[in-house]
Amino acid sequence: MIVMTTEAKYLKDYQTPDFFIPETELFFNLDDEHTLVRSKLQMKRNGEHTRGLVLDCQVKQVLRVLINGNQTDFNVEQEQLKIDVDLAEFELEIEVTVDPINNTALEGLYKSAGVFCTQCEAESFRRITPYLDRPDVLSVFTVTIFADAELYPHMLSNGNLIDSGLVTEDDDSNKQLRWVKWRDPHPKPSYLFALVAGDFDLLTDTFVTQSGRTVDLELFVDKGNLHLGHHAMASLVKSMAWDEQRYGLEYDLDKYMVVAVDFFNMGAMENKGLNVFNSKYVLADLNTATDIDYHGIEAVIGHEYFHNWTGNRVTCRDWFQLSLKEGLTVFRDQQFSADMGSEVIERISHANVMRTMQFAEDSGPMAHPIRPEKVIEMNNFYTVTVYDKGAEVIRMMHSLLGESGFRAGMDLYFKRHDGNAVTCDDFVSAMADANNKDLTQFQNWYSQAGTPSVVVSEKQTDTALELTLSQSLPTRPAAEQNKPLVIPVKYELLANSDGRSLERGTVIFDKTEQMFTFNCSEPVTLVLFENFSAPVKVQRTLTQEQLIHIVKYASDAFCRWDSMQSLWLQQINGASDTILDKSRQGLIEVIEYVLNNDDIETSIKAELLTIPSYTSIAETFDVINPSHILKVKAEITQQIIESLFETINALVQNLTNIEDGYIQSSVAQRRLKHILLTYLSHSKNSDVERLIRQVYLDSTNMTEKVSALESARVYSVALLDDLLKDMDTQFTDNVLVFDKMTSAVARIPHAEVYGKMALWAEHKLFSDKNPNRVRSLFGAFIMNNPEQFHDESGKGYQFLADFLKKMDKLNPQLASRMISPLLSWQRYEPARKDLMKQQLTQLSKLELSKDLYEKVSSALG
Ligand code: 0A1
Ligand code: ZN
Repeated sequence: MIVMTTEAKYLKDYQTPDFFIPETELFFNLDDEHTLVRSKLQMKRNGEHTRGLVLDCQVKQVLRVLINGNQTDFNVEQEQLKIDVDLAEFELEIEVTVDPINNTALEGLYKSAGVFCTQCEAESFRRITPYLDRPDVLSVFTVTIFADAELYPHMLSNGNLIDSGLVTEDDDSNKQLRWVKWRDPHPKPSYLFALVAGDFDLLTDTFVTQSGRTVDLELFVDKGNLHLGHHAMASLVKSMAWDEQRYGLEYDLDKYMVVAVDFFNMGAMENKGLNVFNSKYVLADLNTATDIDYHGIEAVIGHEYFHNWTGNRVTCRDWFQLSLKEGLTVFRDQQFSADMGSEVIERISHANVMRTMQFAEDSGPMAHPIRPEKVIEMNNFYTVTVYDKGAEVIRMMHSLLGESGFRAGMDLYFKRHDGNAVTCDDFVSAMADANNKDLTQFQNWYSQAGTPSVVVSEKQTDTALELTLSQSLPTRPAAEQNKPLVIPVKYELLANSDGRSLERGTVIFDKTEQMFTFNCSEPVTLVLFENFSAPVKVQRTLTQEQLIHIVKYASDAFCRWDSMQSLWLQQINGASDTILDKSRQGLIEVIEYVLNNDDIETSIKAELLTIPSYTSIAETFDVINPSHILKVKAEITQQIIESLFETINALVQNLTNIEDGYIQSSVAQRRLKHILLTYLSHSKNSDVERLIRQVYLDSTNMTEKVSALESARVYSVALLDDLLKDMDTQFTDNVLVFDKMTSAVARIPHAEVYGKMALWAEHKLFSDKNPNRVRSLFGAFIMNNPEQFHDESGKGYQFLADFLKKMDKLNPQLASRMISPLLSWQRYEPARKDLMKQQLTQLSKLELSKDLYEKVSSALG
């Protein structure tokens, strides 16, 4: 039996490695069940100590260990390979076997859909070969791969292909093996190692860098999918040009390879020179991909490319520093997406991620600072906190320093740390030093968990507006006294008389309580946190009239959208005290105003009209009662549709013949049409059924097809079934379209969803070993079907727990990511709280993976 260590590691215990590995040579004999991996490592003792060598080791079997060519004793226990050695420098050779075909966890070396593929971040290189598997050990890798020439015409690893040849197997088979040898001249940590072998179609292009070097771009996709790679390739070229232009950063190898694979736990991975992508973030054409898919591909291609500097050239000293590369790279990919499309739409979407997923994480048992201090399973820390809140923290630094100050900080960061493994403190120091600024207090953002709450009070005199802000963080038992954060507050003053903009600017709020005075001689409405200038919860009481004033006049479109959301929330939060009809009428009127206002840009109009999601509403309650939220939300939607049916219907009719293609103007029109259709789908009017069918049939793109599907799901299950049947025959064998269908099924808001899910899980395209399939069907149910998941019977919770029991055995990382809605159990009203806790308790009695164990035990702890 494998003994699993569930002990936590602490940031405070960091120690430099005992040895370095300047050179790493690897030899792979690829085989389904018995891949032979031989490593030859040049080892160098770090300092004067006499400690033996301890390598991280999670391989199937260690065959032999040699030091300077002589076989030596070794000992494997508790995922460590120990070797007694006192030499200062030596050559270490290790031979092991691994079992790729049975690796359903998709960590380390695995084979699925006929392709050998690796995923090493964070700590899975040790599943391939014993190693000092930590990011501060950087090595130059040379990799030789032997495999069947016919089955694996493409054998890839990092860097440059330096040699290749053919050998004939010396058994009776006479099979021809091909071998290839790759060398990556840039020293890198083991987590950036990659190997891929398979039969692919290859799309090529070139990019000429700013200094005039030609880089070969190679995109590998499944046979027959070449036509689906063009958007990804174009996005790569745009990313390369953007990073040169915005940050002066040029690519540093002669070849940049991207491989799309069907089995992948995450979005993609930035392995040096050889990115491995979930095919969902590569493959697209108009018939099969939605605008959201197109956007996602551009963003993820950008993200992985930008890692080449923020992550690979400068990497993390230890995994507690993950946000050093992730927060920064997310910030960079957000800037890129904004430059390619619309800044405000990006901002709205990121604020939504923060307010729903990140705030929820911050208030749950797994809350952690963007630089965590304690970790059991590192995979559990690839979180919205480290990534997205991390990016918000970088963005605040950008606000404090300005574009040119931020750029100066980045330049200094690369000048100081290129080629090194460093810490978040090193990053902040570069920013501070380049700008001659003290960022000591700002660093509290790195060490304090939880969402800051900002309470706003304001008083207007004849000559001034006095604004008092106070900040606090949720206190946790173990946390020391929280220190005040540096919060940039972007604001605007609007004249109440006619909405004129009187003043815009930024104040820095860095005390527990602070007063700001704005001179003004007429009554004003204050707009706060423009562009979501800080990731905080704002506690402010605004009247409906004030909110409407902001919707109409604020310069910042983000705040206009935000006020629109607040108008909805006012209705739902206050609903227990009988809501005045007049106030509901106010919301309906402002919706009508937006619908009929031709001066509002289409993309913004779509956002202003978007009904807040269940999750974003739930997050604003101290005690969550799903039934209440869903009921009031449905009531309001009904009232809107009763009052505005004709107006909305007329607008939808106008949105026909939208030009196909991923063009911003068309994207905006399709989005608006979708939002309007969503309203209509809440009506029982039979014209709506006809309209939904029409949209489905007339559409020549996947965005509108999915929009019709979504509306059908709300309108009636019979209509949904009809459309799905057609789609299933039209797109046979297309797994990415299949995922869109199952997501719609999983969100049927009635009890029949269980039967339907079971049916679709039997479909020939479904496989519980494929994370995309699992997430689309079961993930959609868990995350986006509040009606059924939170049904008061507790059936939804039971369903999730049963699912997790099975999934944990196949793919712990996937199981662990899908438990999140149960973790927030303490936030719910007593009956649901109890039901959720029961499921967690059941789970805690099982033998769980480290991944699930850490979450379940902290949830109950
Ligand atoms: N570094 C990648 C994300 C990633 C993280 C972990 C993985 O497996 C455990 C895979 C990918 C990124 O930020 O894109
Ligand atoms: Zn990343």
